[in-house]
Formats: sequence, structure tokens, C-alpha cells
Amino acid sequence: MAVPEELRAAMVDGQSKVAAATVSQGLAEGMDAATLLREGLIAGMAEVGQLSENGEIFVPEMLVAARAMTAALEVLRPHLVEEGVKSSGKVAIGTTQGDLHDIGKNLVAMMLESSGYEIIDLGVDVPAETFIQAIRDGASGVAMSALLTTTMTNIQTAIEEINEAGLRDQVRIIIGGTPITRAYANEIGADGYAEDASSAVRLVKEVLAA
Ligand code: B1M
Repeated sequence: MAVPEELRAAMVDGQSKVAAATVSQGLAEGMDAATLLREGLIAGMAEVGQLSENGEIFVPEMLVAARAMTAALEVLRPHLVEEGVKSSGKVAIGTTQGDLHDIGKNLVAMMLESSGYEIIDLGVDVPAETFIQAIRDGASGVAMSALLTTTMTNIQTAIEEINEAGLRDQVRIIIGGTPITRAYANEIGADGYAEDASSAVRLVKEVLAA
């Protein structure tokens, strides 16, 4: 099997060691990091996203695929920087204030990173001021996650504070997490809602291009 094909299979099967070793093998054979990323890792994660949207795989498989991606990216990252792969944009991501759930947020961050976005991971329990600082530091996209009905309203607070800081025109805001709906996103003035990590990538591409 060719290296990109092997990488795609390692993503889908969630095999971290195979993924990392296959990236090393590709680099040793003289393949460039961008090709390994695009034709191997990103293609594999896109397949994982599609399988999940079709209901053919579930969260555990997505998590092992994400781990395989992280392992492969660790090997690839210094070579990508060396080759100067152009970033598609800078996205700050965080779980909203009061909320400590980060598994979904981490998946979204990884999928965005593997699609070429530079990620500023603000972590969990993120107050509005921290999102505001990230925009001042150059984030053109902000992705906010909330898993609790008691913390989803803090997304609205953060958007209001971003407005008050006069920064709303220079950033696109997307939101997600189990209690969030498209109607809620519209109601609070977000630029979009994504129900899972692969649709978050599509949404970020859409809103940042607009
Ligand atoms: Co919590 N918890 N939890 N919990 N927990 C839920 C969310 C809950 C639904 C469980 C339940 O009661 N059925 C419930 C919320 C009820 C509600 O508000 N309506 C709940 C509760 C009540 C609590 C505590 C209050 C419990 C307590 O202490 N009494 C407490 C709160 C702590 C806090 O945050 N302040 C708490 C704590 C925890 C743990 C720490 C134990 C742990 C979190 C560990 C961690 O994240 N590191 C935990 C867990 C694991 C869960 C459940 C079981 C699983 C969440 C998860 O990781 N799912 C959860 C039940 C459930 O969701 N069914 C539950 C897997 C993950 C891949 O999916 O996060 O949905 P998800 O992310 C998806 C999409 O939502 C979307 O894409 C992701 C990938 O497809 N998405 C985005 C997410 N963020 C996005 C952002 C985007 C776009 C898409 O763009 C910005």
C-alpha cells in the first residue's frame, strides 16, 4: 500500500503507532510533509468524519482516530513548519466559562488543525476577556463550546462583550456542544452552529471565506 493510503487507513482504524511510523517512513522516502498531511491525515480524518455522520462509527472510534492524528501530527509538525505550509487562518477555541467538558472541544480543535488552521486552544472555563484577548492577538475565528445548559448562556455573554469591545466586525464566531441549537446560535448573534467536529470544519471554512 502507498504511504498516503496507509495513513488514511491508520486514521480510520485509529492506530497511533502505525500512523506515527508511517509518517516517519514517508518523510524518510522523501515525501513532503504537506502531501502526507493532505493526502494521508486530512483525507483519513475526512473519511472518519463521513463515517461518523453516516452513523457507521461513534465517539470511541472518533477519539482513537483523533489520538492517531495527534501522534502523526507530532512527527509531522516540525516538518510542516519547516516547509512553511500556509495557515488557512487563526482560530481561537475554548469551552465557555463555568464549563469543564473538553473532549468535544479537543476533537473540534484537532479536526480544524488537521485542516490547516492555526489553533489557539484557550482550554476550559474560558471567560469573555480571554476570547477578547485572542481576537486582539489576531484570531479571525472564535469557536466556543458548551456542554451544560447552565453554561451555554455564557456564550451569549461573551458575544455581547466582544461587541462592546468593538471587535465583532473582525471575527467570525461559531458555537457548538450538546445543548446548543442552530436557533440558539441565530438568537444570540453567532455566525454559525456546528453539531459535530467535521461539520465544524466545513462551517469554519464557510464563515471565514465569507
Ligand atoms: Co458532564 N454532563 N458534567 N462530565 N458529561 C453532561 C454534559 C450531561 C449531559 C450528563 C447527563 O447528565 N446526562 C450533563 C449536562 C446536563 C445539562 O446541562 N443539561 C452533565 C453534567 C450535569 C455534569 C456535571 C454538572 C455533573 C456534576 O458534577 N454533578 C459536571 C459539570 C462540571 C463542569 O463542567 N463544571 C460534569 C462533569 C463531567 C466530567 C468532568 C465527569 C466529564 C467531562 C470530562 C472532560 O470533558 N474532560 C463529563 C462527561 C464525560 C460528560 C458526558 C458523559 C460526555 C461528554 C463528552 O465528552 N462527550 C456528557 C453526557 C453526554 O454528552 N451525553 C455529560 C463526547 C464528546 C466527543 O461529545 O462533547 O458532545 P461532545 O462534542 C461533540 C459535539 O457536541 C460537537 O462536536 C463534538 C464532536 O463531535 N461540539 C462542537 C462540541 N463542542 C463544539 C464546538 C463547536 C462545534 C461543535 O464549535 C465551536
